[in-house]
Amino acid sequence: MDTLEKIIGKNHAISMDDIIREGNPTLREVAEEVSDPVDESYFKLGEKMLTFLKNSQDPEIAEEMGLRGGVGLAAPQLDISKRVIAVHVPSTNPEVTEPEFSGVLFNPKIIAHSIQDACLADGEGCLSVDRDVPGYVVRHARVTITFIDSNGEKQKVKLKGYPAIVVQHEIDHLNGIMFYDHINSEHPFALKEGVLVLE
Ligand code: N9Y
Ligand code: NI
Repeated sequence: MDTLEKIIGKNHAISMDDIIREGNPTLREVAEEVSDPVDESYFKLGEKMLTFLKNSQDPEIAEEMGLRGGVGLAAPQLDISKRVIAVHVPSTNPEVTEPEFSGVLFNPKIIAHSIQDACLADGEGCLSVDRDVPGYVVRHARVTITFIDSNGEKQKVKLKGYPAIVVQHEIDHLNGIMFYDHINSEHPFALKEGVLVLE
């Protein structure tokens, strides 16, 4: 069966088995834009992707389904070469239940970014990469993005901190770029001055 049809099927929940791994050529393709207005099938896909992220962050469900916890997912990771991403970044404050940033983004585009760069102190991983690749992944500290939201509405949003990093990791997937492409292979932990290191 077609991958999209399978994934959006009524009783299907995305699991690690649906996620393709490095070496699969789809991860190196430039994904195609979705049409505007967005087809119902891609709205369904986006919903399934966001549910996967929420499931993966719920310790009981993650254990039960054998999921690796994730904060982002891009359609190409499901072997669907379309410009659809889901992001679910929980609040760093345990008293706050609302996520810091959550949603499905169609045709996301960085229209402006800070001169300042930032990286995660612990480096990055990827659900499509089953190994540790140590090193700083330097990205823009702040980005302004446009996208179509899950209501089909055009949005323009400014992001900083962790959500900005996650969205850039996901948009990279839409362009065939892996996080380790950004790591300096000679000096994985070398940083230019002024780069924000996010703890
Ligand atoms: C899923 C990645 C996306 C993030 C990696 C760095 C920035 C975006 C992902 C591998 C295992 C860990 C996991 C992760 C997490 C973090 C904070 C709180 C809860 C999408 N991916 N991870 N990478 N989990 N969970 O490959 O989420 O960071 O393209
Ligand atoms: Ni990834």
